[in-house]
Order: sequence, then C-alpha cells, then structure tokens
Amino acid sequence: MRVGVGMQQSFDLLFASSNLHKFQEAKKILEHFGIKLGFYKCNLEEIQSNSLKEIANHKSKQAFQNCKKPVIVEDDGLFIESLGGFPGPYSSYVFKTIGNKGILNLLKQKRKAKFVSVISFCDKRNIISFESYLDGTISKKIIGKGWGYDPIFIPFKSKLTFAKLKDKNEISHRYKALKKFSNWYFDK
Ligand code: ITT
Repeated sequence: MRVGVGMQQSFDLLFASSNLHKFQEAKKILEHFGIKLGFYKCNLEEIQSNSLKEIANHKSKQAFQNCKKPVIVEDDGLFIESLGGFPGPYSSYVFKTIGNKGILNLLKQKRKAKFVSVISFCDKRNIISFESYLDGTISKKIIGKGWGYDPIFIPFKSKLTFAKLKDKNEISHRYKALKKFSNWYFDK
C-alpha cells in the first residue's frame, strides 16, 4: 500500500532520521528492491545502550508514535577492534567531537574495524530489526570527501575508502541490512 503525503508525493514507508545522507543512500538502495521511501526528518531521542538493536527499536517505536505510518530507522556504529569496539554506539557523538582526525590520532598499528547497521521497522503490528556488518580497516589518513566516516573506512577487499568508492551502496553495511529488511517486507 502506498501512503500519500501532500499532493504529489507517495511512498511505501518512511525513514525517520536527522541525517539526510543516510536517507539518500537508503532511498537509492530500497528503490532497487522496489520500495519507495519517504523522509521523515526528525531528532529522535537516543537511549544510552551498548546494543544498536535496542537503540534502533526504541527510535522506531518513537517514530511510529509520531508519524503513525509504517516507518524504519537505522542505527549505525563504527567498531574499531584495537579500541575495544570504540566508538560503536557512540559513533555519532564521537564524529561530532573528535571527528576523523581524532580517530586517526588514536590508532597506532592495528586498524581492523567494522561498520554495523541495524534497521528497525515499526508499524501497528510489528517491531522488528535487521542487523548486518561490513568488515574493513581504518585508513592512515583522510582519503576523499564523503560524509561521516566515509573518508577513513576501507571495506574489506578494497583499496579505496567509502568516500572514493563508486559502488558503496551495493556493498555497504546499510545495503546488507536493508536487503534483509526488504526480503522480510515482501514476505510479511
Ligand atoms: P539519526 O538521526 O538517524 O540517529 P545519526 O547521524 O545520529 O542519525 P547514527 O547514530 O545511526 O546516525 O550513526 C552514527 C554515525 O556513524 C553517523 O552520524 C555517521 O557519522 C556515521 N556513519 C553511519 N553510517 C555511515 C556511512 O555509511 N558512512 C559514513 N559514516 C557513517
């Protein structure tokens, strides 16, 4: 079922977030799976938790209460192995405070990391989440001009950072989690 907003726009479900980059990537990815995404720009309250799934489910419930339409939210984290998984669930805060330069300064030798995405869907009947991750390494310097951690994250098997990759949306943590979500969405 498509829900109409305003005169011309229609979408299958909403993506609630304060981050336009995340929405734009999710929209492209879901278009590919035949799902039309609308943007519900908002600042949702984030609970403090070590679990991205708990944070995401809390955000999607809140979003559904506000917009009353089928909605997904996404919670991501960059987990750097030699830093005990830091910044993990605090990735948004750490990006705003120390940023990519701060992360590079913290790292000496071991640079293994993974990007995790949790997509949480909420409607009248369901609250369900889908998690995926992408292994990679942290570059030695900032490479490229992408948003967030894109200029320092090099996915496994690649020589380029996310910021330099043309096919980010076909391999990313976000793509993998949204693929799981859309398989469920069409079966439900
Ligand atoms: P919400 O309003 O949707 O919560 P947010 O920006 O706070 O937006 P998250 O907590 O999910 O989003 O994401 C944590 C941070 O991780 C995010 O602010 C970015 O800095 C970074 N990030 C997530 N996915 C990324 C990607 O694909 N490329 C680069 N950085 C990414």
